[in-house]
Amino acid sequence: MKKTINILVSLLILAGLSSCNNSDSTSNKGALNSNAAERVYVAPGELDEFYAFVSGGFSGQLAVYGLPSGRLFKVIPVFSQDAEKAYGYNEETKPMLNTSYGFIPWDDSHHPDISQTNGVVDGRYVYINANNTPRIAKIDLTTFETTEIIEVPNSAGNHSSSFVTENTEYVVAGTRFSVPVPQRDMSIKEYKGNFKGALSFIKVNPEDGGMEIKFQVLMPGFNYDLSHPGRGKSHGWFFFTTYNTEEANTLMEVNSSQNDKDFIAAINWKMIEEYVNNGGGTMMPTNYAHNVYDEKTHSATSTMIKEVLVVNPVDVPGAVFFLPTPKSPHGCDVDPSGEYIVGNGKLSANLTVHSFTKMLDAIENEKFAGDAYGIPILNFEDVLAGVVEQPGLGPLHTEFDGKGNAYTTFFISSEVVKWKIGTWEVIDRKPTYYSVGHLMIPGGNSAKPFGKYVLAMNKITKDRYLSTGPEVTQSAQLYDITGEKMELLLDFPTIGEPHYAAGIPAEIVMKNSKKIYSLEENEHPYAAKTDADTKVVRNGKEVHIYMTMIRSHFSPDNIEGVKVGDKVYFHVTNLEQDYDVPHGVSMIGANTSELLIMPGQTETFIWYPKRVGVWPFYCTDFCSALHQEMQGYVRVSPASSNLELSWSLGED
Ligand code: RUQ
Ligand code: CUA
Repeated sequence: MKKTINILVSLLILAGLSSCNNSDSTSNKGALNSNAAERVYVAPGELDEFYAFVSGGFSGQLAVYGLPSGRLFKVIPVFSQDAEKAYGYNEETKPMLNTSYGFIPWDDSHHPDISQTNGVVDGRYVYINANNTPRIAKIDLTTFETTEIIEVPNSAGNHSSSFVTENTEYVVAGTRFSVPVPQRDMSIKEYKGNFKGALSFIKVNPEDGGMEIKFQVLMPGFNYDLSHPGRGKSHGWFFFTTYNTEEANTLMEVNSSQNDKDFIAAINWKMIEEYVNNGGGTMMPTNYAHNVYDEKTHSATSTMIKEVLVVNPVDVPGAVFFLPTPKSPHGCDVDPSGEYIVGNGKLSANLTVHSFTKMLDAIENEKFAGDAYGIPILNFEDVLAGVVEQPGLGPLHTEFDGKGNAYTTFFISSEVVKWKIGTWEVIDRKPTYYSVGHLMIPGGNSAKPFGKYVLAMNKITKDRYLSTGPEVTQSAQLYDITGEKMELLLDFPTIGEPHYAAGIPAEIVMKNSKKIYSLEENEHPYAAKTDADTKVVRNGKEVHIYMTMIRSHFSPDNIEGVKVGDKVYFHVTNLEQDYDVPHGVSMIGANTSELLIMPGQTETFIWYPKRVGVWPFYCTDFCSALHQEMQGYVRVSPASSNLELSWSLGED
């Protein structure tokens, strides 16, 4: 057995090197049906049918595309600073990137998931995980802005995240790496039996989507790779794939591939929630950031939270079970009915599908095959619903079309395979270009998928696009899945590495989309809501400019009395109340990005005048025929100058 595993491991490695050679360019062309172009063509002025929110991987962001066109509409900054939008540069959003490690301007984002009501995507929020410095973010789909980020303590490589339950009761975040909990100075070699894997259940406020860590389940020291919620009959449960049940701490590619089966952990979160509501669990001292953006003040605040409630799973008998699953499973996907749990064993020749009903039966009859650290292990045969035999090599993720079919990606054999739930037979397979990771069907993680397209997200593209030096784009591919056979329609490049994506019919989101921020409701402490409110105020070496912008001038546009050594705050309010009229502002020598300010919004940047002179600032967004006239000057005098502050607009 060990030998087969080693062969599979080598295959995995080889695939990474050579998977691009498994199709020549002639067969690539043959993959396209002649009318494919028409089916992805969205004529000028027409709208796409779906939104696709595609994770930016190591860019830390979330990209918004239209389907079927593949057109990119916006990159929403989430975990990384973005000079284009001033996110993480302006004073208002800097607190969003605060963590217990201080200001962190980057992360690695993997799994967006859309909020749900009654098991159907409702288009209110997207949640997405930061892997590296564990965090979960909330993006508000009225503004397409990141409005909340919560850090996840006791976690490391926050990968089995961020998936929501069927009424968005919880967004769940699981650790990939197990670590000492609490962190302490200890030998790495003592990993086994001592490290813990924290699975965090973050309660969502139904009113505003706000997040709060309700409890963490401290599991054995395995790796928790992916997760999905139960739904329908399995609502109240959550499923996590594990690997490295060997608890190895070195040469993982070999040492964590020894066991014939790892587990899917089934967690009855409702039961644990009840336990916790009745006073169960232990408060543990810790330190993590909770950052919230307030749409009224246009500003974020960061609060440090000092404790978290942890639960030892053996203290809640009947709440946690292990389902043996071959071998090092990656994806953990639940079908729309909630009955089937698919474990994609990366090193397994077959796909394993567990039955929720059988799982409950086995639990009821206490048919256990033993335990791991006190957590009952069920018998593989008792919970098995079926096996898809030899579907391909290197299965990663599965999605569902809502019509009884499942679609699984195979990294090594570079393909998407369609199979039938219940009969487990393979119906179709189509190549991907190349080495596909996740795939997405709009509404795929819900009781109601919109099974018109599947989007495959590829890790390698080598010869598929014009070359761009050593760094090559990654890509997504769109397939029509309305027929018996899948049809490849379109390839398009993506931002960073597209891990997962979440899709939704456009009409659900579009109708709530905000057009402007109301100036009347602007409660930013430095807002100037009319030209009469504009002023420049000195407070020691700090100078605060209360500035407005409207087509096509700044007020004030002439400022004198600023001195070398001052710290100058530009607090700038866009007075426009029309859709699609942002203005930008930047200052020569400013050590930050421009501000791109939406109608009704106030933003701030800091400028340190370093040299005597008269220095210009200007609007950075082409806003009207007189955009080039939208400019101003700041006079900077020597530090010793006695010149009083003065400001004006339209005075000669
Ligand atoms: S992963 S390619 Cu970070 Cu979701 Cu599976
Ligand atoms: Cu305002 Cu250009």
